Amino acid sequence: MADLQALAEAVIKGDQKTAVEITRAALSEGTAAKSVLDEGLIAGMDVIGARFKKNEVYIPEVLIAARAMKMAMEILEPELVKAGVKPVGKFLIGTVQGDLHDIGKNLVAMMLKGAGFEVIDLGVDISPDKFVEQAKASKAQLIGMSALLTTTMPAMEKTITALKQAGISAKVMIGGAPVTKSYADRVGAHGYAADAASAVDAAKSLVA
Ligand code: B1M
Repeated sequence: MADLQALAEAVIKGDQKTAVEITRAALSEGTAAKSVLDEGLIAGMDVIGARFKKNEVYIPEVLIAARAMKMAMEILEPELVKAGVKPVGKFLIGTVQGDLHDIGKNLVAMMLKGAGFEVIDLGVDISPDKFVEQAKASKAQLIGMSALLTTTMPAMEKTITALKQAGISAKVMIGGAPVTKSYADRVGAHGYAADAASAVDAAKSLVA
């Protein structure tokens, strides 16, 4: 039987080659795609998320682990689709209008993928209208916004207002270095997270 614990370890170490090999072997032995995902890939990313939160690992380690997971996911995804495995939730994410910073937003997106969310990444400099249009088109349950500049934070409030005016019921989560929990509460966001690992916890609680 394929060793899913070893698969989790390969993700934790960022060992792409081993992660891909074990994923292939597990599927060819008939291990359910969902078990490979939950007990191997997500289990590994959960460990990385917990270590990142405790400052035991840093951004490079998270990026390397996410890369290993991504490579294995390319093999696993068609099998998950065949098996009808549903993602934990659909998460639309983007950096707000006027803001080009995307390193943190990408990290959040990777961690969410690692936790089993389907992530639609709109990129940077996303206008309120674009968020509304894409929220309608994707029917995502969660909408995430990132801002790194104090001058672009007001775009979060504008986007939340636009989403409300368009009658979109998706939950909104915001984050980024200058953003605080009290700011999130003030502008009417449903969720806030200070870092990528906490973003996964917040997203899970918003779809629960
Ligand atoms: Co810019 N920049 N930058 N910059 N930049 C900052 C943010 C700044 C603090 C630097 C400084 O002055 N000390 C400052 C902002 C000051 C302020 O407004 N408070 C600043 C400035 C002023 C600018 C320009 C205006 C500079 C200029 O041109 N005069 C300009 C603006 C361009 C624009 O956006 N329109 C600019 C440009 C750039 C670069 C293009 C050169 C580059 C961005 C490249 C890129 O992203 N592709 C850049 C960078 C790299 C930075 C710094 C150095 C690093 C930011 C970063 O990536 N951090 C930054 C200074 C610093 O932080 N030391 C700075 C790492 C990243 C992992 O952290 O993004 O905070 P972060 O994400 C975290 C959390 O915040 C959270 O999780 C992440 C992971 O833990 N999080 C979320 C983020 N999004 C979330 C969403 C969530 C939940 C959590 O839910 C949806």
